[in-house]
Formats: sequence, C-alpha cells, structure tokens
Amino acid sequence: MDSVHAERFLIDPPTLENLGFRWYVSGDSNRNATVTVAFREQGDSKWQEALPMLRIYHEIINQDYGPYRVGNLFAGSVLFLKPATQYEVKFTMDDPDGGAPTEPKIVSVATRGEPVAPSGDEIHATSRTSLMAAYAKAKPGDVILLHAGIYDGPFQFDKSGEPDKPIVFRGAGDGEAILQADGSGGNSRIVSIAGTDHLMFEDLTFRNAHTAIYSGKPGSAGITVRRCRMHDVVSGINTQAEDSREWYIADNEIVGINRTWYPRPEVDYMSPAHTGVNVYGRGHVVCYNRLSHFSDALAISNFGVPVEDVERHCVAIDFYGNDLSWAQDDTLETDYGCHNVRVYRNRCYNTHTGNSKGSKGDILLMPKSRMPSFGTPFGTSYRSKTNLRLRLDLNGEVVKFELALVLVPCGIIGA
Ligand SMILES: [Ca+2]
Ligand SMILES: [Ca+2]
Repeated sequence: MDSVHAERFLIDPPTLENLGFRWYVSGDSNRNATVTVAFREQGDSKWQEALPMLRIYHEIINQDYGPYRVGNLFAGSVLFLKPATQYEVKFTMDDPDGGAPTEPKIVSVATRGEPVAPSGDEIHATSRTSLMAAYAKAKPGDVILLHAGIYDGPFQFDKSGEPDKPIVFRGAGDGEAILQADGSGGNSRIVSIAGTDHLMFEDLTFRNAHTAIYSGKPGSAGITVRRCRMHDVVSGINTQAEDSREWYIADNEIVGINRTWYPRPEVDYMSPAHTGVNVYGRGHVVCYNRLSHFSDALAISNFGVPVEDVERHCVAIDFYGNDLSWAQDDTLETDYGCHNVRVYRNRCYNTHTGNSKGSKGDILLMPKSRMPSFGTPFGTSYRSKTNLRLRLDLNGEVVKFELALVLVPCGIIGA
C-alpha cells in the first residue's frame, strides 16, 4: 500500500534541551511520505521550522550478529530548546499517494528542568555506620551531609525519594567525603540500587572499586549524580535496565584505570577499565562531565535487541558538552540506542574511535556498521565550517545534507 496511514504518536521523555517524538504509521510502502515539524514557545505567535522527522521503514540492522527489523515510523527531535519551558510542536504529514491526516497534529510539551536539590531536614554522617543510620531515618526531600572522611562500602540503597523530593547524599564541604570499596581489582560496587528512584549524589568522591554507582534491574528513575569525582574504578556509572529513566549526570570528573589509549591492546581492549558512563533506558542526560582513561568513555549499554514494547525502547538520550579523552575504544558509543539519541558539542580527543556507530578512527560514520542502532535518528553533529548537517541512514551512510539551524562543533583532535 503506497498511501500512508497515521497510527500511534509517542512523545519521548523530554530532556533539558530536546524534545523527541515518534509517529508510527502503516502503509507508505514506497516510502515517500514526509512529516515536517514546526515549534514555538507557548504563547509565541510565530512558528519556527525544525528538522523534518526521519522516515524509518522496516530496515534490518545488525545483520551480522543479531538481525533486528525496525518499525514503520517517523522519528525526530526538536533540538536546542530552553529547559523547563512549555512548547507547542506541530507535525504535518504528507504523502503524494494520499492517506495523510488533513490537519496537522499539535502537541504541547515541556522540556525538563535541571534537578533542584530539596531543602528538607539535614542529617549528618561521619562514618559508614552513621551514614546508614542517616539513610534509614531520611524522608523524601532530606539531605544527608557526609563530612570529610572515608566511608567504606558497598552500600545498597533501597529506599526511594519522590519526584522533586529526592533523598540527597552530599559532601558537607569540610573536606573530601570518600566512598570506597575493595579496589579496582575487586568485584564490588560502591553504591548499588535496583528499582530505587529519586536519589541525588552531590560533591562526593567515589574510588577504589569495580563500579562506583550501579543500577540493576528493575531500573531506577530520576537519579542525579553531579559534581562528583570518581577514580580508580573499572566502571563509573552503569544503568542497564530498559526501564531506567531520566537520570541526570553532570559536572562530574570520572577517571578510569587504563594506562594508555594507544596502541590499543589487540585482544582485550575493554580492560582493565571498561566504560565511564553506561546507560540504557529513556530520557537520560549526560552533560558537562570530564572522562578519561576508560575503554569507552560514554556509552549506551550493549543491551541487545530492544524489548517488544516500543514505549520501553531506548530513546531520548542526550550526550553533550562532555570532555572525553584517553579512550582505548570509543569516546562515545551510541550503538544499541533506538531513537532520538542526541550527541553534540562534545570534545573528543586521544581516542581509538570518536563516536562508534560503526565508525572507525574518525567521527564521520562509515557504512557497514557492525554495531546496531535500532532505529535513528541519532543527532550526531560535526564540526563544519560550512554549517552543514549530515543526515544518516540506518547503516550510517550519508543520505541527506542540509543546512543546520545551529552550528554544532564537535571534532576529533589530537588522535
Ligand atoms: Ca507513499
Ligand atoms: Ca566500544
């Protein structure tokens, strides 16, 4: 059937700067339907043009290792918006063969705000024992202040905060508050959570462990990690569950244990350090961090094929403003994400691969990607004197050039 028929419309979890959308369709087997996009801040009269949605039509990816056929849909993001702001977004579907809705679809949706620390009761901790006692006592919105000293882990945190009332773990400011485990040669995670929502970690040091913060299954929502320092760890932050959502990881310095980034070990190049920040799920924002000495600095977790429920696909992930270097494998690996993965304004240098979506040795994505991206679009932007934007198909081949509304520098230097 050549005519298009509109089906389910999904608003992906908003992030601070971007809004992502999916519009599933049936028909349009000749793939010539289009969806143009316009947006305006609520209350403005003038619509602004956004990039059109990307047509995705049953392409098969990862043919070598685990073929997966993507759906029949449009997907796209409105980029570079203001946080905590209400927008209207207008989608106009068209198909020369007919069948498109006669009226545009208009949705009203707000970007997310930067997490705000609550001002509940302050509870003081000076040791592992008093920290666990403080956590046992804490209510949503309370702030546990960790005074200077060493807190021996591991810690399992099972009590959740609430939306806008997280339980906060914060360095008290009187010296380094250090959480540690059994060393980078051990198996311990300093902090483990599973199905624990709305925790906030600020101004802390995590060191000497396999993983600093690990989120198992079920996933956790609304976890904030900011202004923390992690070092002597195999992995920094790891959340791999498909129902993990809306983490905010910002302003951290995370350093792995790899002694070199070049030459890359031929056999096991994902050790001794593994991945700095490894996420899966929806609505994560990873911004303004400095990472070095890992094999992959920032990555989407190697989850395998997505779960069947498209509402639980890995979507709306932002990596921006990060300083990423000394990566034995990739400074950024976005394989295994599904739709609306946005990568921009990162500085990547001294690395085997800038951004792996199958790329090798350069930030330009190459065809015949061996690693899957289950859908697209992936908003990878390139340093460009001409302000060109490249649009890529599922195999990473350039299918469209268009002028970007915003120049987005992102380069590889020093490699
Ligand atoms: Ca058509
Ligand atoms: Ca990698």
